[in-house]
Amino acid sequence: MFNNKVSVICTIICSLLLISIPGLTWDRAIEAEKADKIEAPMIVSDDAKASGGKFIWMEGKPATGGGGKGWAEFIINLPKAGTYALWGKVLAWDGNSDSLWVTWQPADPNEDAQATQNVQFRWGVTQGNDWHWDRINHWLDAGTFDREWKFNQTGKTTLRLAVREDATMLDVIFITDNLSAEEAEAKPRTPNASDAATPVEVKGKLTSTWAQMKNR
Ligand SMILES: [Ca+2]
Ligand SMILES: [Ca+2]
Repeated sequence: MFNNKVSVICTIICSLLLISIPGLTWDRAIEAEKADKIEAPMIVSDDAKASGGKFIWMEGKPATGGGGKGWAEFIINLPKAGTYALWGKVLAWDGNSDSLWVTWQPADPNEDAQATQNVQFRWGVTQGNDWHWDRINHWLDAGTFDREWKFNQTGKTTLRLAVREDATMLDVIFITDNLSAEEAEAKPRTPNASDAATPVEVKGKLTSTWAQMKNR
């Protein structure tokens, strides 16, 4: 009887701690190629050096224009209200292959950035010929500034990464409530077992796992 009470109390305290300790970060990594929806001409391609051996892009040649069509959408269930940052593992050859549009609802409006060309949603991707991490920013006329998104409640959110310039390559999306601009502190990473097995709260009392939700 005593042990039961202790374990119930421990469970409650541990749950509260998980939700409320400041400084305890929550993060999640998702392979870009495992987006819930991919609209052509955004496609999945193979690269042995990419995480999971695959990445997404609108196929294109270096140093040429073109783009503006196709996107990938991710349904992300957030376990707690809060402010989040995004990192992308990217590859961008040059100034003609280094931008995407990013909207994350409901923090962002339901706006088609490819149509409106709203620079608030324009991500200026850091160039580099090898896969590297880049904090998702917005590239305004005054320069690039790291973005963050505030969500007032838990549950379903919709992240869309839409093609702006073709040949901009995306391997992994990393979601974190650690808002540090320093890669060494935010620790973006590729997906591991914890991303598939961590229980998350789904509307109401149901507890599920990311792997189960993926199969729904
Ligand atoms: Ca291009
Ligand atoms: Ca990948």
